[in-house]
Amino acid sequence: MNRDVATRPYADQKPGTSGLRKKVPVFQQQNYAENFIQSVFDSLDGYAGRTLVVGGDGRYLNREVIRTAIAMAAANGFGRVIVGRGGILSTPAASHVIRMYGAFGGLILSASHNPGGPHEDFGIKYNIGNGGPAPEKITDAVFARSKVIDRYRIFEGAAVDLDTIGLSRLGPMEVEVIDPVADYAALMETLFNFDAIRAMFRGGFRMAFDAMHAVTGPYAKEILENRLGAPAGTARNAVPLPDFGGHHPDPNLVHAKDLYEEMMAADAPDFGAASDGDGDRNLIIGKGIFVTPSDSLALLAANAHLAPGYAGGLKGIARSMPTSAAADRVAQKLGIGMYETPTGWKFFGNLLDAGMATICGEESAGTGSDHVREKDGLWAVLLWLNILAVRKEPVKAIVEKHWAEFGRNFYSRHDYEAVETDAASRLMDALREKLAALPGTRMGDLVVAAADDFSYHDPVDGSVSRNQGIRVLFEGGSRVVFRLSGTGTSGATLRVYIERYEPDPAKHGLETQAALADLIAAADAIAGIREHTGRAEPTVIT
Ligand code: VG1
Ligand code: CO
Repeated sequence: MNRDVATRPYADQKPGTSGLRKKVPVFQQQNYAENFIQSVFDSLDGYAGRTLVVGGDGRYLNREVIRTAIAMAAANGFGRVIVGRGGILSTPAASHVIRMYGAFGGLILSASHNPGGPHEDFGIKYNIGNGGPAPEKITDAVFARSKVIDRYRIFEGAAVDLDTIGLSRLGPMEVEVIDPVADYAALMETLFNFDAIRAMFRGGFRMAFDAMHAVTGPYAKEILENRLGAPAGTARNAVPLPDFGGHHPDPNLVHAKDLYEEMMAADAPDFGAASDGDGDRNLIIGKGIFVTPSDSLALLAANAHLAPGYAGGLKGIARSMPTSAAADRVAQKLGIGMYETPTGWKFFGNLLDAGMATICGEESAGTGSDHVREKDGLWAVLLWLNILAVRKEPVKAIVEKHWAEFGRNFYSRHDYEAVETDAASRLMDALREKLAALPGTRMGDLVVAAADDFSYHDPVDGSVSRNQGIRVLFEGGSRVVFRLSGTGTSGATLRVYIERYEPDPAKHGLETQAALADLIAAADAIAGIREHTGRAEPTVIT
């Protein structure tokens, strides 16, 4: 039976870079998840009788909110819900399922790389029919609706069995429980040369994949071990846990340190990789070399034609503004378009839909292509494997040759986490005020060439997104970028992105932080990081 439940708005349900993210106890407040889900439905038109895809990364609260979402979809008039068995769907798999089944949209429950558990993070994101995150037009409407909501609608009756594949009904609505892995694995087989990768594993190629107790475990087991013949144990920490085993499921050098150290040892495997909580990020480490996400984007773009799915070449490349310009040089050589978007995958959707870009990437360990509308961790890993299987060279040699040809973009991100919110806004405000005066300023050998607050004009729908990060560009192509995170759940996180272009191969062996030292000092001098935040050091360096 459908029931209308009276409710009162919460003031803080503003979707950030990637949906609504809050601590679990915030989500456990009465009607909190219900309000947000109803605000999403109230902001959409024309879904009566259509299909909604629902799935999440298995973190704490996943099942409860999945049940709520399904019961609310039934009461709001959706015709069918497709849900991954056990409530599981990686973010890229959910994107694929939305596209493949022609769904109206989907709800993805995740807080991505943020930790999970009773006191950690949870999140809800709405994706549209192209499989990608809702554009700002919709997320703004959802936020506006959440501020005035006074009722939500839910079906009350029998509970759905989430653990048995097949069709059932919830009142007037059909519920289809699907295998969360099968459709996604089949898609990967169409893009990559599985025979060549299988032969490489048969020849003794060794790989370590860390699923970080998160959602990619079952996907990696099926694809790497069952379908590609990698030895059992290649995928480790492969059982998703509600609290990710107490770790941050964030595939970076801090939270995947064990993998990094293993890959730097003398007897390291040939290839190391990891993915995050919801399976959309990737970490790539070769024997003796970490590949920065910005370099990985450039390398994948330069070599994509070696995989069957991209043999016809790329239409264009897109990267988020803070991502290094390494990929720009590849686009230039290939003679294809290069697009610079604000942070967040939602900005790639239009370019992909319009056939302007084939491969996209972000410095935050996100890479993907037009096969879905989300970044895709395992996709990046498989494209790397395909390239390695064809080129038959170690990762290190491939990266160093790339630098020799294109030059090296030294790159690092410094995060100052859980900074007091007001202090962070004051820092950004002060920075904005001095932007116009910066050009021409000399700091040691560095001279500021230009400074602005990044605005994006979407070439497809003409929409404009302002205040997307402050860029200070120096003569010679170096730069520092400052922005506040839109995914954090405690205080503010200041991200400082630092990049230096080095054409001279004799200098490509420098240690990254050393190569960037003068820019790091300049960033502090320009933004007054210590002075505003009281922090002498970043919390995380990637
Ligand atoms: C971060 C990253 C951004 C990414 C976003 C979502 O956002 O910087 O590149 O798209 O997370 O990724 P922010 O606003 O905190 O900098 V995920 O894997 O959390 O969906
Ligand atoms: Co993620």
